[in-house]
Amino acid sequence: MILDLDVQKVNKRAFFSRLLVLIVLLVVSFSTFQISYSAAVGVRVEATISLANSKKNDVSNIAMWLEPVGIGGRLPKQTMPYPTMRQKGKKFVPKVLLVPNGYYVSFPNDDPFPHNVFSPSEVKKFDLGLYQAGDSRDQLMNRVGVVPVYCNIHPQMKAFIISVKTSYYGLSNENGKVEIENVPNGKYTLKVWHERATAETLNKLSREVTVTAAGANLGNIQVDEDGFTTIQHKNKDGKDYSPGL
Ligand SMILES: [Cu+2]
Repeated sequence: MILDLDVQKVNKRAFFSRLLVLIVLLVVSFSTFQISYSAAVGVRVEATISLANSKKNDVSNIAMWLEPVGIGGRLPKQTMPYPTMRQKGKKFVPKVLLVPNGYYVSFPNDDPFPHNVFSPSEVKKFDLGLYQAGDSRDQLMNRVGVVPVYCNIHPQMKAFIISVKTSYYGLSNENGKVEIENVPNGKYTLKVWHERATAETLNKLSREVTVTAAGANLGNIQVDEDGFTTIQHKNKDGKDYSPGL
């Protein structure tokens, strides 16, 4: 009987020591998982935009994005709410909106009067029609490129939607600083867009960049406005806007 109790004690001890080993293993594997998970989430890529030959000294709203080179260009499925471009105070807010290609964009009218949102763009032509205060309409952006957005009533209303083949993108703030968060390690094609730069200038700024676990500071990116001219856009019928609006 005494012997039996001793055997039970030994078994109990063996059981608890095994349990302890199991707990230690679980803790170690969980922390390793956390480390590898944070590596997969990615790092911050930053740059500072400056302008050359600029008529307006405004370095904000300049877009920068990173297209993965080779495989890995799969875009995450869109979830609600949709990215939004509002009509507020006879302006589109924000003025520049980047979205992964294949996403819907919402255009709520926050003004107490109607607007007619449209684009004559070859990239993505659309017309949401005239709609009232408090209403909203959605538009699918399923062609890659820069789509100017206008209102058929107010000629001063102008904005841009940039539909990109990536989910790694950012816009410059008033100091010209751009930050793109959670970029996984790898090679990317850097693309830059500015409202007052020619397509040729912007093409020259495109280059391959490598993002490592240490993050990536792309330094100063200078955008030259030389050669760019502004042309007043037409209304949705391709005609000049009526004066006095
Ligand atoms: Cu309007």
